[in-house]
Amino acid sequence: MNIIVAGGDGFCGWPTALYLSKQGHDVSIIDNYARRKIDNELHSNSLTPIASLEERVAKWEELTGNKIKVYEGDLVHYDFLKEVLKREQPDAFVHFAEQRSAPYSMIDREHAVYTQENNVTGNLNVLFGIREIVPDCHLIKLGTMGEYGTPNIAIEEGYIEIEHKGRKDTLPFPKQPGSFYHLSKVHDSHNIMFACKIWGIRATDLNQGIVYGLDTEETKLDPVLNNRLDYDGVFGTALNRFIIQATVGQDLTVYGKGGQTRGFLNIKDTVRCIELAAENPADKGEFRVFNQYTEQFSVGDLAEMVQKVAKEEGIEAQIAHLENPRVELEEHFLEAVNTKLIDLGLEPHLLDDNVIREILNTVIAYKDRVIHENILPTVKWK
Ligand code: NAD
Ligand code: USQ
Repeated sequence: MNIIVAGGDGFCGWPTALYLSKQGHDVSIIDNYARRKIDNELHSNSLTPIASLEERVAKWEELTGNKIKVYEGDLVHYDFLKEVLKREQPDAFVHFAEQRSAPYSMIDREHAVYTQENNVTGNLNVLFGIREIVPDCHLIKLGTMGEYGTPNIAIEEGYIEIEHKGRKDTLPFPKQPGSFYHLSKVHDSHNIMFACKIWGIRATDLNQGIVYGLDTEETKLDPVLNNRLDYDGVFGTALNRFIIQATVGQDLTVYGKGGQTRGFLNIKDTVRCIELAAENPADKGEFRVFNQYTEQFSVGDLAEMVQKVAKEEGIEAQIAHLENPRVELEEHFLEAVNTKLIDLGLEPHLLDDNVIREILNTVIAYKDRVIHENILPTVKWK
């Protein structure tokens, strides 16, 4: 297949581009390097040193003979996007290219507006571009489990059958997102659903949980293929952050009571989920929703798991319950259906002590790159 990976320079997109290329697909990356620029804005960095995208794809070609094309540009610029679609005529468009940090979107008005303009306009452009240039192309869009929030009932995959005043219907599952970033994903989902209905576009919305780990078989082939790894208080995510905090001797930063429970998955499963979605496209006009996570954990439990493994590796890590900078439930019910990707053949890499140990031993090599003052959270919701 001919596949475009938008956001292919990022944490999920880069290993996905490599994996799809290894599987024999013709892969092109679109990226505007916004994420690298945000590192400069925040005076932060990836824990792992990352080569430029040109160096990355050149190394990949040298090692495998596979060429990955690069289009530097912004999805918000429709003329640019149209040119790429015309040239590539993709069968699938994998869309990772958004501002993905909840704290970043909550910094102030400018960051909330940037997040929503970038994400909602970019996604709308992709929808219009598919309609105009490649109407049969399958949109594989990264959504998030956080679109649903934490309702006190089981979360279905996209839709729920409801009986109300004696009548029944299947309706989109209610959305209760917890940040302007998560809200942007809800807006995207609504726009995609509408475009599928009116134009007959085929789309899969992957409501992904929190991704942990950094390596895939492909990124491990050479240091130039390193994946980025975020650890700071703005872009670092729960499990990866705790492991890195342990390696540099900082307390593990559990916000509030730590009963916040989320869906998680290994980066190795992210790349496979994208392949499964691409190989099994949605029907024309279908807005298909998969919940893309493999296991649920509370952040408090994850911190304890990391603490235990760190201790076995000779590192004494303390858990600090910080005042929660976010507005969210700290103790709640969470149960979400996630069978559709399993039914398509996903064999999850589950989290255990050895997986944590492997990530810990990988990141320890880079611990001198950690900018310590960036670890504590600084962005408050209120
Ligand atoms: P990332 O920030 O590492 O990568 C996103 C990439 O998209 C970056 O390289 C960035 O430069 C690029 N980009 C952003 N806006 C763009 C634009 N307008 N035009 C072109 N390129 C643009 O993020 P990630 O962690 O790889 O996340 C990828 C996607 O997966 C996001 O949509 C995110 O919401 C979703 N997701 C991520 C996680 C996670 O835990 N990382 C979990 C669930 C969902
Ligand atoms: N948390 C802590 N301590 C930390 C960091 C986070 O207790 O040091 C808590 C947060 O308060 C929250 C939970 O852990 O309750 C998750 O926070 P996170 O920063 O790991 O993840 P989140 O903000 O939800 O965002 C991440 C990605 C986003 C993706 C989302 C998937 O950045 O792109 O959409 O995970 S999900 O959470 O399923 O919506």
